[in-house]
Amino acid sequence: MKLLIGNKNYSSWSLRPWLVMKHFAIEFEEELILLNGPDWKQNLNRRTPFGFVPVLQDDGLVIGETIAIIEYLAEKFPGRPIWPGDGESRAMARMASARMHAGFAAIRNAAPMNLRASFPGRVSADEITQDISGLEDLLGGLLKKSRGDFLFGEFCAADAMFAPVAARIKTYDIAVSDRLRQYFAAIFALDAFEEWLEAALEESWIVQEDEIDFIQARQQSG
Ligand SMILES: N[C@@H](CCC(=O)N[C@@H](CS)C(=O)NCC(=O)O)C(=O)O
Repeated sequence: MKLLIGNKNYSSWSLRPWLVMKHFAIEFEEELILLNGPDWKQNLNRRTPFGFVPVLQDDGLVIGETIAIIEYLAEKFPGRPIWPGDGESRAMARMASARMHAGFAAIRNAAPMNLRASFPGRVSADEITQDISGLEDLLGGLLKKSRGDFLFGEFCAADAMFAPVAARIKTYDIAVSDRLRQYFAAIFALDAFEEWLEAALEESWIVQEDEIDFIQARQQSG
């Protein structure tokens, strides 16, 4: 089984299934496909079904789209608690994951994942206030009921879906409640997250389109 991923410093979607696979001790090879450099997009188009990472390759099967990859893993490894064990929590975990997949566009656009960077105060609170209050409602509500450090007690796929949000909040030092801050700290403390971060910090590639200076200059120019 092989997971194609993007640059670890920047590729928020790649981080999600990678965390699931590492945390649940699923053996896999990984291959990093650069999101920068000459012809990076043509190369990505050539190697992936839709021109995006992550992609999971397994025994001739090629699966794009993060949620589809995670669902495939959950079916292939039913003994690993990738989703919560009880049906109600599982439904809520899938709901939160789908919400992350389809929503929170303002924070995704204004505050790209950039693990090595620290830009406190660079993202205007006005721009992301609705997303932050949506996150407080969704995650805060689940955490209040949780019997552990994660959304549904132990770490599951829904937490992997929100890991890049934790990273964005840290890079841009965005104000959130103590409850969310503690939750994000639990994500950062995962061995799997630490392993990803260590590798990300060794990278030196720059993806211009994911750098805050570039994004804000583009916004200002039009
Ligand atoms: N809907 C896709 C999104 C994947 C995605 O946007 N991946 C980014 C890297 S984090 C990418 O491949 N970008 C290439 C591009 O923008 O052309 C998923 O859920 O996997």
